[in-house]
Amino acid sequence: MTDLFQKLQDKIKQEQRITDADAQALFESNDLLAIGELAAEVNRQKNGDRVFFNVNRHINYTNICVSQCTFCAFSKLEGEDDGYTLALDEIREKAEEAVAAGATEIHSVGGLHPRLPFEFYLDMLRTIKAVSPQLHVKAFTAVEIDYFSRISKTTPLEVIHALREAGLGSMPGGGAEIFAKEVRDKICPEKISGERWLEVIEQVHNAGLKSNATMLFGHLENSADRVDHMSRLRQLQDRTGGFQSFIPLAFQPDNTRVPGAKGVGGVDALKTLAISRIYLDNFQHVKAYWVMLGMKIAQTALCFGVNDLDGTVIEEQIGHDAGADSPQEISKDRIINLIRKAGKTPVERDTLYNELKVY
Ligand code: V47
Ligand code: SF4
Repeated sequence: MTDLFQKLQDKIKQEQRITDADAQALFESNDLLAIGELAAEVNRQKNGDRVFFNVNRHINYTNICVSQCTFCAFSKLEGEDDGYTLALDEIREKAEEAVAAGATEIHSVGGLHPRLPFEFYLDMLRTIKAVSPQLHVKAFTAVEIDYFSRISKTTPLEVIHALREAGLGSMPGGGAEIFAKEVRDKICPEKISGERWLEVIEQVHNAGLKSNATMLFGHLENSADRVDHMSRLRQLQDRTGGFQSFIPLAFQPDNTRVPGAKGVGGVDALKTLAISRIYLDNFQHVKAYWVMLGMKIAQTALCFGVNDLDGTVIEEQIGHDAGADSPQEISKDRIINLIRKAGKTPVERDTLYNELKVY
């Protein structure tokens, strides 16, 4: 065993934090299995052999967006073919379908629409909650919160309070992309800065709402940018404790405009998931989002430190518009089977990680 892995094994045994330089050294190592074993050990200490999933449904309320991120194949400009905005009745129907399918969560994000008033988003939350008050609505990213505060001429904190009042339960982790300015300026020049994303999420956490955190990888960033991204998340988590899970999102290149980006292979995906598990000692959960990873890598990730497979999803657009070859939805039985076949114990959870049923 090399010095690096011996040193890190010792740190992990003593539940010590690894440094940015350690994480960088792991990215530079080609010993995927040794990295995976370290991550699996960290995850065993934190979560045993339990793997979480939930029964959820995505609702992307509009794909019309004023911000034209070059990695995004989902967004359309107003007036373009294929642009859509769901009516409240359509949102209600989708929420009803979700409840009929046993969903406990609606995951809802959308583009930054140039004309929808802030009231629309409040009505959307009220409409979903009217279908079933028990349904947890995990919606909007820090990017949307910042945008709503601009269109409603209020502060992010006022926006957060109004959304919560209307039924918002927690927030997903999107919009983080990669914080490093040089890369961010190339892949999403019009989006809020990494610093602003972190500032808004800090307010979300301080207001008592949980969120997730994502990292979009496999485009123009290098491993130092990935470490920098995780480092800023780890520091914020030290202050708030408001992050539930970390979700590395593997870039899907089809129909996008990121020159030279080819997407992510299996080795890089597993390595990145594993290193995040080792590095983010203050995150309880690392999620393999099967939509972007594909079913086989998502399942394999369960042996590389991952303890969450997200959910049934039902209707995914962001990854599939960019060429993701995963299915549109997976059944609860299939998730349970995938987890069991990885030698783990499937646990259905709600959005806030309360255990609903052990299978
Ligand atoms: O913010 C956009 C990403 C995100 C592409 O918190 C792309 O539980 C890959 O955040 N290739 C939205 N990724 C999805 C998201 C998410 C998904 C599942 C669970 C949770 C959670 C959050 O999708 C965007 C952006 O980073 N994205 N385009 C693409 N071509
Ligand atoms: Fe708009 Fe979000 Fe797509 Fe960027 S990633 S173009 S903000 S929908």
